[in-house]
Amino acid sequence: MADSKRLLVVSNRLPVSLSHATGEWITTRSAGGLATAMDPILKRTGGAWIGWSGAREQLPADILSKLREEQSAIPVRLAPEHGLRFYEGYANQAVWPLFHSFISRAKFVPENWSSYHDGNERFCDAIVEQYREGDRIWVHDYHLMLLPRMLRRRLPDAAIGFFLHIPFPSSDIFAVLPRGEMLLRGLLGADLVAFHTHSYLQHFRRSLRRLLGVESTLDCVEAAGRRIRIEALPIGIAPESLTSLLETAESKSHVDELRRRYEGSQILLAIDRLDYTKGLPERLRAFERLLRTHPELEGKVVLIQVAVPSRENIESYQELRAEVHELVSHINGKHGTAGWVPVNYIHRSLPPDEVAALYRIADVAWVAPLRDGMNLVAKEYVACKEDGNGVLILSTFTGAAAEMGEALLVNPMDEEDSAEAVFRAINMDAAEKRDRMGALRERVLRNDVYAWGDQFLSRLDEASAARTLPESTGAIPMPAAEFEQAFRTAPERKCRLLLLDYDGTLVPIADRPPDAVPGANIIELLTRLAADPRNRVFVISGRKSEDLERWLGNVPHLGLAPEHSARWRFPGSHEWHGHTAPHEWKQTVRPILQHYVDRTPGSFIEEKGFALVWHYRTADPEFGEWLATELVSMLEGMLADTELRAYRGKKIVEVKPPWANKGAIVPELLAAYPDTGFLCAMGDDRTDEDLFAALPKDAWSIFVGDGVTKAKYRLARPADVSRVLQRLVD
Ligand code: GDG
Repeated sequence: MADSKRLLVVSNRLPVSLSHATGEWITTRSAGGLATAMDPILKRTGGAWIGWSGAREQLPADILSKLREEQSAIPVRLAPEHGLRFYEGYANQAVWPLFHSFISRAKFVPENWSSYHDGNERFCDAIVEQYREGDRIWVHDYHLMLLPRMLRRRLPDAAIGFFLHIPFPSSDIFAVLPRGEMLLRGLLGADLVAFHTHSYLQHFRRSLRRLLGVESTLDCVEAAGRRIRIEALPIGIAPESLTSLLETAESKSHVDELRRRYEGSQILLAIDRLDYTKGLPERLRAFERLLRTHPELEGKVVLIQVAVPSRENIESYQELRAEVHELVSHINGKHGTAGWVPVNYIHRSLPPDEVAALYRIADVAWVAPLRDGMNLVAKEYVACKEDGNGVLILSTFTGAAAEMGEALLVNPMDEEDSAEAVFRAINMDAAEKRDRMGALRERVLRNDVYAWGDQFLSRLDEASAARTLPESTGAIPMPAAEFEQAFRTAPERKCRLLLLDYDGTLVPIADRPPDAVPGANIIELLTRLAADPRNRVFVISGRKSEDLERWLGNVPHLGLAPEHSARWRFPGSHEWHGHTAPHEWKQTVRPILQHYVDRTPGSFIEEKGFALVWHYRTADPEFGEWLATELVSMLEGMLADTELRAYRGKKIVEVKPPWANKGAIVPELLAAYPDTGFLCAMGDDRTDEDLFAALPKDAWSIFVGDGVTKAKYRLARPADVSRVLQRLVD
């Protein structure tokens, strides 16, 4: 890893707690997992940590410089009306529940969205202020998903990485989140976007396809003319920072004392923030069932539940606290005896050495979230069990479960399953415990948080170096003034040839092909363009002749080339040139396409003179893409001996002869107009690439939309095409 580059770590909160209780500001470095991971890296690379201080009031200048000098910490100033809402609003009441698949807990309030947006902008300002050329920027987590794009606009060359610490939900759930598309676009501003697991990565890819129509491969997305790397990089822990806490004499005597206190009991340990994702009520109910179904365990087992208070201003967290407290009293009241309290409930944050001591003495760690990005408690427990004498019970709905198969995996919603897993854990023989724990320890110690940090940064270096798409596939934004100048200054005696695609170029794509009727403005624009005696204007489209004739046949002096220019007519003439259509093959291919229509609600077949097309624009996107791949590979085999081929376009599969392609008309037109002094072609689809490829070198080739193209220039959407053409006729 190149350590010469500085690192700017960006997270919603700074790893420093500030208190002003005694009238004097006190700053304390937090010992959280992220700080433990980032601190050694920051020490090596230099740089700063940028985040919200949590303070409501403006920090005095001497504290700001103390933070900067002693902690390399730069507080972000959030507007007072946005501060708390930035943290507790959209991020924690919409994104957090939804990303953990708790749809019914998600609350969307428009004002919260503006605080989220504003918060991200304030972070952007703070980073731009600190940024020096060559720095790497590492943005953490769901509070800051708009930030990569904001940064990319202001620092186009910066290396920007993003890591999501929570799950990425399935695309069905993601689609429910208001402004979800903006979050996706926000993330695509980064060079590297990483998640804990492959499954989150796949969910992200599906949402990109479904909501933005952006395709991706296993590790890469090409969007907005850049290449973005996507990765699964599971976070680890810093094992020695925990185990070293157990080495002091004080800690050893604390461990001994705990052992004495719980002598004769099996200790089950649960440590969580008091959050509805962590499954506290479900675990307590499963524990109750265990006590009910195994009365012989009376006095022989104890559950230590540490519940760290969290987000206490949010109503659903207050309700959860009440529910948990009630369950604990119920269990202790019903099952406890004078000498035995079944649930030992601790509702506060413990000092780190006490947490480590609990890990050391626990016979079983019971990690039971209903959904969790990773869950570090599972890994920390394993790190503290040097003697192998412990069992990890782990919810399958944690990211950790993907790497910790030797744990007893449970579905925390299934009380019976969980209670039985606990019974099995406390009765497991020593050899099995050692085997399982040994395998877990080996992995947790090897894939530590330092390895995670190094990997992220080296991937970021690679990704930012490979960000630029090769020139032949990346078009630059269309220089409108230069284009207009070239059009106007074309030699007086020469003609100007304009080749325009229809759908997605002159008019926006419609869900149903018959709906893409041209508006009056387009008709007028084409009429004025074609009326200039120096212009030769052709609409070159995959549409059948009838469509183009019906919509554009009355525009005087407009050339038409339907069916990917398998046929064409010159401006001012009604005579068709080109091929005649063979039909026989359609009888064989149609039943195959029909089979796909039957399997795919919302899809249909379009018949053209030279082609049959399967359209699946309104079908479920995921299913549609999957079937399209299957259909093309099947047709490839079937059509191998014929002159037909299967092609994929935007939400279509088209079967046609290869000579029906838009590039084929270019030599015909150049022969018909040898005095061409200006040539431009515009299109948005894969079929337009044939046209671009056939153009002479000095032609203007213009691609409309995102994605890879052979064209030299790019416009964003059909409205921009109208604007550019309008300037030519004004
Ligand atoms: C997010 C994701 C992902 C707990 N109680 C005390 C205490 N802790 C420490 C634990 C552990 C940490 O807090 C909790 O980490 P988790 O991973 O369980 O959960 P989140 O806070 O929700 O973190 C999560 C993580 O990011 C990293 O990417 O794993 O899925 O939700 O380190 O030891 N520490 C102290 N006293 C306590 O009482 N000192």
